[in-house]
Amino acid sequence: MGFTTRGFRGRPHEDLEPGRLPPGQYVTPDYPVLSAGPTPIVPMDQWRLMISGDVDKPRQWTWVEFTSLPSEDVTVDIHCVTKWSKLDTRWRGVSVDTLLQDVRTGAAYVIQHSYGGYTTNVPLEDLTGGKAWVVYMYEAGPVPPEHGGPARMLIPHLYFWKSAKWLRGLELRDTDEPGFWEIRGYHSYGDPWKEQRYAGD
Ligand SMILES: Nc1nc2c(c(=O)[nH]1)N[C@H]1C(S)=C(S)[C@@H](COP(=O)(O)O)O[C@H]1N2
Ligand SMILES: [Mo]
Repeated sequence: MGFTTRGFRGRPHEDLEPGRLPPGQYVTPDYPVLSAGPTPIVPMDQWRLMISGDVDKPRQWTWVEFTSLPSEDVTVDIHCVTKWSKLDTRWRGVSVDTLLQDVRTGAAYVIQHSYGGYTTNVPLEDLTGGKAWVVYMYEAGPVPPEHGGPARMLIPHLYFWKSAKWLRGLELRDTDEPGFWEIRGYHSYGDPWKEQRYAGD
């Protein structure tokens, strides 16, 4: 008999309702940090969230303005392309629908830009319709800096590399353009349910 502690590897799979976990994923109780570079430090009086590109006019919010917008609490599962999934993560943030409320655009794609230079591309329709939030609270406190605070994107229905940490702005475009990981061979869309990990999947 082995000394395997029940729960040590996270919630056992038999406790999961069928269809909860995308193919090839395992559940982790941890919250791994995956960053392609150092955690950027942004003085809060200089922090801005911007909307730019193919829009009627650019928008920007200061930290106080951004955190005064109507916010929502969401509890979602997140799925990393390196195969860990974390269940029932709790966040608070501003729906992208709210940010785009009176933005007029013909754009079909969005490039998320991070402080520090990371980018990732998504179709605009994957950010709208209650599917994505710019979050600033994680569990009971602020989003920790290593996990993307002060504010990060949360797009739970795509692999987590599609959720930019340290979000600085959304660039709306009529054409698609690969971001940091997409240039390096990751899939351009990244649907975990279809295992779209790498280009060609
Ligand atoms: N700005 C930025 N955002 C990023 C990354 C990054 O390196 N820089 N890594 C991505 C990847 S690959 C994943 S899996 C998640 C990891 O988020 P976490 O570190 O909070 O787990 O953030 C994504 N967003
Ligand atoms: Mo990732």
